[in-house]
Formats: sequence, structure tokens, C-alpha cells
Amino acid sequence: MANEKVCNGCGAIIQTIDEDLPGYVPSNILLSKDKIFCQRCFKLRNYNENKSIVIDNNEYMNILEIPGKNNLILYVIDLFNFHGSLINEIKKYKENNKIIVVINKIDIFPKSININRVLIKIRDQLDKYDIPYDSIEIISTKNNFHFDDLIARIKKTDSSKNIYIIGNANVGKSSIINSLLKYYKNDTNVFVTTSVYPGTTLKTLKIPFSDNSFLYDTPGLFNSKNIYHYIDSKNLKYILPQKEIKPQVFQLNNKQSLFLGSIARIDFIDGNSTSFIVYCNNQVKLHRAKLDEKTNEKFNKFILDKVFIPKSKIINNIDDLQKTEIYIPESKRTSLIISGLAFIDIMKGNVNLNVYAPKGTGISIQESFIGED
Ligand SMILES: Nc1nc2c(ncn2[C@@H]2O[C@H](COP(=O)(O)OP(=O)(O)OP(=O)(O)O)[C@@H](O)[C@H]2O)c(=O)[nH]1
Ligand SMILES: [Mg+2]
Repeated sequence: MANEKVCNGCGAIIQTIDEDLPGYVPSNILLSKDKIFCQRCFKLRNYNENKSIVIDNNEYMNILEIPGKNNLILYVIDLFNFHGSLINEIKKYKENNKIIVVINKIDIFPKSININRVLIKIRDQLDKYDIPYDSIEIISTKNNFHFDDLIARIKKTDSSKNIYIIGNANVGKSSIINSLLKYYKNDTNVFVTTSVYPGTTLKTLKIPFSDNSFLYDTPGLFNSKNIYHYIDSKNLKYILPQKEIKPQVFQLNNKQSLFLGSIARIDFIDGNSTSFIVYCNNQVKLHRAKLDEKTNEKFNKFILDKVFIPKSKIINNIDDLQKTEIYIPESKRTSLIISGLAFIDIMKGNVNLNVYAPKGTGISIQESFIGED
């Protein structure tokens, strides 16, 4: 029977009836514990094992209904997938709340990148999409890069405000909560569940922060453009970058194609030969191939080869991928983004490409955030 208790890891309402629904706890455990973690959180936290459960879509409806005024909103963005992190509804908080845009996971980018340049480009893009903010912090929760700056910013803003952490799934919201509890509040006791799998936090969690304020961890919003919707969870570890990306450079011309594992491909249709700098999980198997009448056959063979990771159960041949025609303009260094899988900096434009990716995956271009022009 459902009761008032919630899981301290993911926020789901505790229930003892159905193992396949959120918040399940075997009844003998429920009776004996004060602070409760549901069975799914227990497995994620202890064995990194993702038990897939059925989530009612209504659960996500209220995430962005932040009550009252004078809250502090930490809007977390994944620089690896900037467009996929944009949330239009942020605009409605502009009048009555303070907003800090938090760019997390900077550690996955090569150390050589120029943070000031990244900051300028982020500002440009936030302005372009009319996303309001009072300040921007670029941090890593993993190695604490500039985390003290975030804390200083929160203190400066007003530590008596309630803090809501919002953003897309997997951007690191719960990890930021845990770091705030540890480094701001010196509390290592309450740990919300984090995991490599998108969709970890299931309901908004309210955690005491200062004497009269609370921290709210919210479930990640799902962006249908993100490639991880079209890939089975076993392969996610090959897609979501965990460690510093080692970019790979390919010189490509109009007789060539670049395979990204068994789930995406870029065909160079026409234009002058130029460098492609590929940023993705280091485990994605990249392969440059000749572009001719045999390329499809070769790609189809690679899908069957277990070395060519990542894979997807629903992609059995090239026809299962959607083709998008993209023109890279002759201007500054441009990033081609395959949402959630890779961004590829193309040094010289005036190039026509065919990009193949699982149907639904966002394909876009933007001025490069990280490289010099
Ligand atoms: N490399 C790196 N990984 C991070 C960082 N912050 C979080 N992660 C990892 O990103 C993954 C997702 O982190 P979570 O904190 O669960 O993300 P979330 O936004 O709460 O996810 P949902 O609850 O699914 O919306 C985990 O594997 C974290 O270890 C970071 O700064 N750098
Ligand atoms: Mg979370």
C-alpha cells in the first residue's frame, strides 16, 4: 500500500506492491528503516544496475511548476549537447527569481580549451535563444573545477532563498546537490541517487539546506532529440562521455565517409577537403571509409561486427538510419552536432554532407564553442 514516505534517493513515493513501478521497497525493509531508499536506488547505488521501471508521464508535468517568488534557480546545461539542453520554460522565471546557468561536466573537454572563449560563446547563444540568466558558472562536479565559485555565487545571491536545480536528464543535477550538501553545508549524510542512466531522479526531492531554505532536486526533462532515447541502455556507456574526450582528427574529402560506431555516419558529398575534429566518448569506434557504391554494404557489415560500438538493437542496416542533408557554410569553424553522441568541428566550410543517425536524433550546426576560428 502506498504511504507518505518518499525514497531519499530519487523522490519516488514508497510503495510495497509492484516491483516494476517507482518507489518499490519490500515490506519487511520498509517496517524497519527510517531513511529509505527504494529497491531501484539501492541497486543503482550499490551495483550500478539499472532496473527499468514504468514511469507515468504525468510525473514530469509538474517539474517546472516552481512555486512562489524569490527562488534561486540553478539551470544546468550540458555543453556537449547545448541545444539539447535548452529549456524554453526558463523564460517564465525571469521576473521573480534569480537564475544561475550552470555549465557542468567541463572536465570532459580537453584541458586546452579556452574557458573565457567558451563563456563568451555561451552568452551569445543564451542571448540568441532569449534565455534569461543573472550569471553563468562553468564547473565540474567530478573534479570540483570552480565549484567554490558556484558556492560563492549562491552565497552572494542570498542564501535564504530556496534553490531549485533544473535541467535535462543526466546533466548532473543530483551530483551538484550532493556536492552542495558536502561543500556548502558540510553534510555528507544525505546523498541523493546519481547514475550514468538518464532518468534517475523520479520526483522532486526537498532537502533542508539553510535554517529557513530548501534545496530541490528535480527529475531531468527528456529531450526527444537526444540520441540516448534510441539506444538500448547497455550501449549508453559507449555514448555518454564520462572522461576527458580525446578529439580525433580526420582529413576528409568528397569521396569519403566517416562511420561513428554502428549508429551514425557522415558522408562528404561535395566541397573542398577539410579537417573534421570529432569529440565524442573515446570508446566510439570511428572509421574513415571510401564513399562509393559499396559503402552501404560495408556499413551493414560493420553493424554485425561486435567491435563497432556503440550499437542499437533497432539498427540492423543503413536503411534504419535517417538521412539529413546539411550544408556547412563557408564561415567560421563550425560544429556539426549529433545530439548526445558527438560534435564535430569542421575547419573549412562550403561543404555538403549527408548525416545518418537514428530517426528522431537532433542534427544541428552552431559556431564552434571551443576552437579558435
Ligand atoms: N565527467 C563528469 N561526469 C559528471 C559530472 N557531474 C555528474 N556527472 C555524471 O553524470 C551522470 C549523471 O549524473 P546525475 O547527477 O545523476 O544527473 P541528473 O541530472 O541528476 O540526472 P537525472 O536524475 O537522470 O535527471 C553520472 O554518471 C555522474 O557521475 C561532472 O562534472 N563531470
Ligand atoms: Mg537526478
